[in-house]
Amino acid sequence: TRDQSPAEGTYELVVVANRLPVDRVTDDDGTVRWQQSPGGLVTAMQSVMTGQDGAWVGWSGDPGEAPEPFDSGDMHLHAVGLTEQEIEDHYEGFSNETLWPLYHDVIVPPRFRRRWFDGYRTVNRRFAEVAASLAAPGATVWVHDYQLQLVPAMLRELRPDVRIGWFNHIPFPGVEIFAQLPWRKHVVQGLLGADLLGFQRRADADNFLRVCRRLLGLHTRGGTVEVPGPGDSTRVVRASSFPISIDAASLSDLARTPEVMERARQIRRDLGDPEHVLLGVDRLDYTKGIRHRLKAYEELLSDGVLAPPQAVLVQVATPSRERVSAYIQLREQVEVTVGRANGDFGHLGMPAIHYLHQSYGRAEMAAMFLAADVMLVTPLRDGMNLVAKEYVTCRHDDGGALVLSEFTGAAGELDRAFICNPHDIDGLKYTIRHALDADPAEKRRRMRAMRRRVAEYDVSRWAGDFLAALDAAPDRP
Ligand code: GDG
Repeated sequence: TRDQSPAEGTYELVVVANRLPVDRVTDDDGTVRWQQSPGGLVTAMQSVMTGQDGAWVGWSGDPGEAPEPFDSGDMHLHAVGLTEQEIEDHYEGFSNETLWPLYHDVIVPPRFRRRWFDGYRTVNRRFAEVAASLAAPGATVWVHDYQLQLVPAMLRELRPDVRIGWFNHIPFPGVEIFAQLPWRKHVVQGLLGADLLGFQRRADADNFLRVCRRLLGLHTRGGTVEVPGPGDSTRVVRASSFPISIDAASLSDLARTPEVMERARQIRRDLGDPEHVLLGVDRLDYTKGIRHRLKAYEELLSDGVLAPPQAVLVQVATPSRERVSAYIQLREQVEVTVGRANGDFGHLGMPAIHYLHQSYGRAEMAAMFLAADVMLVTPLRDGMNLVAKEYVTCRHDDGGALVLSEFTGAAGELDRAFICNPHDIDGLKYTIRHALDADPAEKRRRMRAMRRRVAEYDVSRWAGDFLAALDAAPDRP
């Protein structure tokens, strides 16, 4: 197998991400096959990997030994195996109970456990070793996200010849918050193994640069960090922003199909042809502001401003991280609130809130977006938020209105949305009413402007910009 292969591989572009771009599915007759995962990263990478000699390193999603490497389309897929214990320590523990809350403004308290960090380091090393064995001399390696922050330095040690980029899909916190992390220096030194560090917003890159100055005493200049090397040498690492996007053309095409458009009408009929359909679509995660949104909606119901059957809220909450305690708690809180609102304000056959703890196919999501008069995207903190970009992209009719939290990366680009602060419940209620009542011509203008932005800066531009900057690093492209 490739694990015994020489220290160098043959792939010119190696993507390293927590998950492989495919999921293992078992058919009714028991046969096991791999199916492309729905995520946006997969689509983004496909556009840059087509015709390239590319490999992807990631975990399969199941515990135990990794399946043999295999080819899929234009990509060589190399799975990394994780034991049950490593999943607990590296993934559920350090990634999702330490880093995730820490990087999202400590909305819930992060938990610091030494065993988790040991697991994180072990797993990061395994990813780095596999990437090192696959990369051709002088290849480009693109590492993704907070689960793999030690990989850049580990990889540089093994393979000083390769060009290393890292992209953070989530926010990077301010130095006062980041400083809580007992392993803060390990993490920063891990990242500084890269040539280019990509962030969603300029503010995230600036937070990282400030961390380098304040916690490591490093010198920074114009978006770069000077890292002392052996002797008198210095390496320069660039930190820049690259707001991620979606495959706008293909989603827009999907939303224009007669099937999806008919399905959108059917959804409105199924909801009882209300005057106002409001929609939320999120992973069931405490960063998404679902509780704040429900609180505002419940108050609009109790104030008598909105009432079923004229108004309904549909909340899709996709199951997520179901073994992590903060997520179990959040689910209980959300379900109590929905139950109370329906008990107090619903009628027979007319709930106030349609709550769906399920996931749906792409076409069904597009139909829901098309059916919604107001889309509620109210995170307390979110790196970007692709749902906001997907909603406006589906609105080829220029209909609908987007209520968008100022604490999302998306708000930087979609500034024609109805911007809200989800912590301010009165303000959120006001913004929802404003989005419902605003002049239709004004709403269309806003929607058109937002659609244009996403159509122009789509995910292949994002990936292309990142790779061009990596190619040019440490200089600007
Ligand atoms: C992280 C960062 C950043 C959700 N439910 C279903 C479904 N989805 C899709 C959405 C969207 C994606 O999942 C979620 O992306 P988000 O950006 O909204 O949020 P995170 O999962 O937290 O993603 C985030 C992102 O990485 C990319 O860098 O924007 O800030 O937190 O595409 O549509 N898709 C389908 N069925 C569902 O039930 N098909």
